[in-house]
Amino acid sequence: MTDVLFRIESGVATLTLNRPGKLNAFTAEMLDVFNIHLHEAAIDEAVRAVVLTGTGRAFCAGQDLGDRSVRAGDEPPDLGESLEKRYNPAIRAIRSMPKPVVVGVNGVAAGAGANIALSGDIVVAARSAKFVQAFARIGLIPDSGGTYLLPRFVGLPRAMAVAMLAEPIDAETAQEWGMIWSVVDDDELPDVVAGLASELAAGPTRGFAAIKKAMYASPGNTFDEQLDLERDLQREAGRSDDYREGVAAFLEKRPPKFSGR
Ligand code: T3D
Repeated sequence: MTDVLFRIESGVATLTLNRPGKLNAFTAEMLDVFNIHLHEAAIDEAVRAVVLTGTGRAFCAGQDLGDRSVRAGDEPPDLGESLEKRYNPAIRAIRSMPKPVVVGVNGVAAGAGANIALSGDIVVAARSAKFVQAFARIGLIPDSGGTYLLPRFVGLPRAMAVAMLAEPIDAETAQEWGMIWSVVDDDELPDVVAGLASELAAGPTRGFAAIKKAMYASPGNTFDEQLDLERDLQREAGRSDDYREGVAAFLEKRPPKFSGR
């Protein structure tokens, strides 16, 4: 059975982490496949929205620690290399994906699994889901964007405690703190996520890509730099077929039919 399921249907690419016996923890091979599918979703013009989710009771428990035990005296694994080659490319692929990424957090999301979930554009969690910055429990720091995202989402005091105490944050708290978009009952999650993804897949794809660029550049920009970026991105969006269609549909009092071009 494959550890990452990949399906493209009606403009939506769905990547499902599928190692439920290990709470969908990542092996190196699984991350390589995950990265390949993220790349396929990014370059396939027929794909206009992406869904990330997991099978079983977990979204993902981060790195498979079975691959990380070190006997005294042995050379420890180079975790920097692992981040550089596998985790960072995945996070970068999600953030720079030129189409919306919806994450359906179906259960516990721990370690890098938590931060992969939090790096999606719209994150919906099942009510029973939990986010665990488990890293400090094994002497590590939050990676996969955790030290970037957490302070910005929840503020430094909460981010620091979440990282050091490594306590599970339940889905409702995560929403209240601004880490995620919404929480739904467990049995509703698949339909809610599919509904959001299909709505986004019928939307102005190039406009969405520009929204991502602007939003993700914002924390590192001055106000003036951001105004300049908005000008440039809006110029580009204004040349899209979808802008023309959106304005025409408004004036003709009908729903727009976006092509994603
Ligand atoms: O190393 C690098 O390349 C650098 C990058 C690092 C990124 C990282 O992600 S580091 C952080 C790694 N992840 C963790 O530390 C999380 C470890 N897991 C947990 O803390 C807990 O399992 C959970 C909080 C996720 C869930 O707890 P619970 O009580 O619901 O489940 P459980 O009983 O602990 O786990 C169920 C099974 O999944 C169990 O296996 P078993 O005993 O039934 O055969 C458990 O060992 C396995 N499992 C869970 N997480 C992992 C795992 N097996 C391997 N690796 C895991 N990460």
